[in-house]
Order: sequence, then structure tokens, then C-alpha cells
Amino acid sequence: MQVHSAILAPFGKDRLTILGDTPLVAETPESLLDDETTPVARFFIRNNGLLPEPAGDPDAWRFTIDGEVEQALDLTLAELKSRFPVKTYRMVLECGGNGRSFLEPTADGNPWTNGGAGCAEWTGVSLRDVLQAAGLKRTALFTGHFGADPDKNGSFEKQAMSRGVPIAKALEEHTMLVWAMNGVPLPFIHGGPLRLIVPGWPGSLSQKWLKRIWIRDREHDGPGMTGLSYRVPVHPIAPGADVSNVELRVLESMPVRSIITAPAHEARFQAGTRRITVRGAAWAGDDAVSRVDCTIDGGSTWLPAEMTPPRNRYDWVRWSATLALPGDGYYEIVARATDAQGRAQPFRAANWNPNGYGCNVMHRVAVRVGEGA
Ligand SMILES: Nc1nc2c(c(=O)[nH]1)N[C@H]1C(S)=C(S)[C@@H](COP(=O)(O)O)O[C@H]1N2
Ligand SMILES: [Mo]
Repeated sequence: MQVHSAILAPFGKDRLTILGDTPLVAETPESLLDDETTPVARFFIRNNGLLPEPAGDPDAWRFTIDGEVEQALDLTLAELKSRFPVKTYRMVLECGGNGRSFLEPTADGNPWTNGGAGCAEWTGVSLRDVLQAAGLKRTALFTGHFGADPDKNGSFEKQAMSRGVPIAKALEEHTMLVWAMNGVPLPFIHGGPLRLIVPGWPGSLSQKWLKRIWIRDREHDGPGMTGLSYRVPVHPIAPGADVSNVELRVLESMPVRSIITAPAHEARFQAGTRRITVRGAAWAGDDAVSRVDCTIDGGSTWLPAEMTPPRNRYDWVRWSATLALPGDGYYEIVARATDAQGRAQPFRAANWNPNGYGCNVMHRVAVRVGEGA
């Protein structure tokens, strides 16, 4: 606890759980994701390299768009703010490995539970507007994202991470260049002064400390784009199977997920408690959440939750349900979200893959009512 607070206190995030200190990676326990909008103090951190030098004057931060464009752009943050329509959307940012720790056998990578996600208000401009100002050539097929951070050895020769998206995703209105989070200047640890937000897809696409977007005539090939990175089997494989001869695809939209944010795991209630209100959040990558259901009896019976409509596309849904308990005892509350295409969360970790992406098994919280339980 002391070590944790020493590392995280400078960022005001001392209640997060550290998964790694160099690079710094920290997740948010589900019960701390109980706010409608995730406060900066509770927002997860994922770095693949070391931190860059903080910017002096944020408005003087420069970044470029080049490659397959009619006219390369070299803009300051001040120019970006004044030249394009400014918008704010509340959107989920989720690490591609969120839920990884539930896979068996263990997959390589940070052992996220469900806390590699948060939902913040992002203010900035649509990347689309800036790309239109640069003018896309017919050969513009893919983006490549570059940040100012060195890799985990401190070297600037390669990027810590440099991923990209097909141009159609880059042209969605909600794919944004952002400089503010929850109404304050984008904090340094979240990529300030300037980052990308590519909602619905793995968080690794949302480049922090953004310096350059290279428009390419082919799929980008930076660190995080090759080999097993962000790739999953096209057809399901046995857990732990060798993938060297298996056809893989790049993980794009994240799968549907719900989390129970109250009560907390292992909460205790007074004897005689017969109603418990459960609260949570749900989201579904590119898709919408169609319903959330809860059970306290291992799935024998399900109770539909009430959902608050999302503010905009890619916002999460906040939901609640009041569960009736038949008596004192031990209960496991399980929540299950379903997306608009009818795909629900699996009851156990499915779609095993070597790097453990997209594990969206249902979230389970144990509670005890009364002394004997
Ligand atoms: N420049 C840069 N951008 C980056 C990363 C990084 O290591 N360097 N990590 C990515 C990953 S894997 C995730 S999940 C998100 C996490 O964003 P956060 O730290 O603001 O929560 O940032 C992405 N953007
Ligand atoms: Mo990530």
C-alpha cells in the first residue's frame, strides 16, 4: 500500500492497483468505477514505455499529419483549437487486454481484472476534419500513430507503441484529437497536451503525447501491429493451444462488457437485509448495449436491470437493479450485458488467445448477509 501510494500519489491516483511500475500500469478496482463519469483520479493508466518530457507551453505543442495527403500539415495545439469545430463526447477508453486475468491458462501480459477501462468526457476535434484539411489521396488506406514517449529502455529509436486503423475508422466523427478530459486540460499521464481517442477499439490505438499521424497506403507496421499483437484466432482454439499455424485477425471492436460497481466484492450486509440495489456500467465496443441482467442464483433466474441511455455513441450505459433476497446467507451477484446484435457475455472466459485480448467473462461479486454466512 505504501509503495503504491508513493508511485501513484504524484498522479493523484493512489487508490488504483498497480500492475507494473516500469512501464507504469495501474487499474481501477470495479467498485471505484461507480461514478457516471470516471474522475481523472480513478482513471486507469497504461504505458508501454517510459514517460516523455512534459511539455512547457501546451498550446505550442506541435504535431504533423503526413504521408498519403495532398498537403502535409504541421500544426500547434493552439491552431488545432481555433481552426476546427470543437466538441465534447463522453466515451469509454478500454485496454485491449481488459479482463485478461480471467483466462485459463494464463495469457501473456498485464493481469487486468475489469479495471482497464474508464469513461471520460473528451474535448477536442474530429480527426476527420483535420484529415479533410490535409486532403486524403486515393491511396490513403491506413493511419500510423506516433507519440513522444521513449520505449521501455528509454530509447527513442523505436516507438513504445505505434498502431493504426483503417481509414474508415479514422473518419468516424467520434475518432478525435483531444486536449481536455472531464473539462480540465488533458493530464500529462493521460497523454497531455494532445492524444488520440479511437473509441470502441483497443485503447492502444488512442495514442498519447501525439506527435504525428502518418497516412499510409497499406496496413501500418509499427510496434503493436505485427506478430501476435492485438491479433486473435479467426476460429476458436483450445485454451493454451499453439497458434503458429492458426489464422489470426486484428482485434477491432471490443466485445460487450458489464461491471458491477456497487456493492463491492465481499461486502457485508446486516442480518435481515432483503433488498440490495446493484449498480454498474456496460459498454459494447462499436456496438450498443441492448440489455443488462443480473442473477444471484448462478443463472437460474435473471432480473433485467434498468439502464440510463448513453449520452452519445461510445458512452457507457449506467444500470441498476434491486435484487430481492430470499433470506440471509452468501450470494454471488453476476451481471451480464448483451449487445444490439444479441451477443451476451460468456459465463466463463471464452475465445482464449495467447495474448489474452477481449476477455469479457461476466463479472461476479460475492456478498454476505448476516453473521452466519
Ligand atoms: N504514446 C503512447 N500512447 C499510448 C500508450 C503508450 O504506451 N504510449 N499506451 C496505449 C494503451 S495500450 C492504452 S490501453 C491507452 C491507455 O490510456 P491511459 O493511460 O490514458 O488510460 O493508451 C494507449 N496510448
Ligand atoms: Mo492497452
